[in-house]
Amino acid sequence: MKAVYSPLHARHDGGMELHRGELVPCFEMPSRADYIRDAVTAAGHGLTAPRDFGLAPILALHDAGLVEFLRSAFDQWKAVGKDGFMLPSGFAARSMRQDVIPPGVNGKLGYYAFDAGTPIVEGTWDAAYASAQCALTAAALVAEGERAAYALCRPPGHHAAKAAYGGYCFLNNAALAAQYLRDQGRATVAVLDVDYHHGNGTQDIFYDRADVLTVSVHGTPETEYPFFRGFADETGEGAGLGFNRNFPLPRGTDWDSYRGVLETALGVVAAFKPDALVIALGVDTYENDPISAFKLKAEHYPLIGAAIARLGLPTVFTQEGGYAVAEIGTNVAAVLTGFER
Ligand code: Q9C
Ligand code: ZN
Repeated sequence: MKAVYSPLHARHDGGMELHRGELVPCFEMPSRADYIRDAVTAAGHGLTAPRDFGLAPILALHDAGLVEFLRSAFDQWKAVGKDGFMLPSGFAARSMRQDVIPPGVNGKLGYYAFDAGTPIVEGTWDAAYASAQCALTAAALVAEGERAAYALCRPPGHHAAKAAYGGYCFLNNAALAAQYLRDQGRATVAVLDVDYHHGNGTQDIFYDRADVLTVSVHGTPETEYPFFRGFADETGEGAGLGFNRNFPLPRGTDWDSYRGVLETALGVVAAFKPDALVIALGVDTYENDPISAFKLKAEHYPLIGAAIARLGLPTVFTQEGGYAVAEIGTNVAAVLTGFER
């Protein structure tokens, strides 16, 4: 399948994240995309550049204030004499007002971010915009008749909510792909998220809608990021009630435990009978991932691809997490190869 890639991802670089009480270099680093690009190319998936769909599809799903902040954040940072990378230092938690948008840049950081692990650097907007265009282009390829397409999205997207960013994510690439397919006449679309972390942003965007089913299999938020979403009792609201499903799993989950839950999640997707499928593809389920705690091995990634392929649906893959950098490329390529086999 075609792999949509933009070198602009590399402009999002140089940040530090607050990780377990320490400032450390970001796990979400540019070399991730280089390893994936090289491995998917070696596996025979031809690279293609993204088209430019503009801001309209982004503004259709994300709050205009969030988008304007992401676009201008680093300029605001420079205007108060700062450089380097931006992290928030105060959040609108319980007891704080939710209805005040702070006028200053530090206040806005706390208003729009939901963690201190997602730095903004000078090139973050350019990279996030290009990443979104990669997802939209992959969706267009599938809408135009390809059986499947892979968007090599960096930065990732599945944690980005309507009006909040975090979890290394700024714009929700998987949601943009799903909405694009809807806009091109696919009446129903399913998003299946197999990243180690709950796809809270995608859930948020489609939570009150029955036309886009969201399903996520992930490390339990009882112990895993993002901690405050991803529980099994989050099933949608309003018209969307019953159209969100979460499958939280404990730390240490291995393939023998994972495979059955993946089949259950795929069964939920199949029962929805969607016209198209988006896979939010994280490979941070890998046993050597530095920030995750599942025990999947390299040999299991082709099996995940093959299981997804058995749904027989037009499928867009968006790249999400995966931080075992040296192995990320081969694990991603293995999913795509398993899908096509
Ligand atoms: N260190 C994805 O896999 N890190 N995001 C913990 C700060 C957040 C992972 C908080 C992990 C986010 C796309
Ligand atoms: Zn993840």
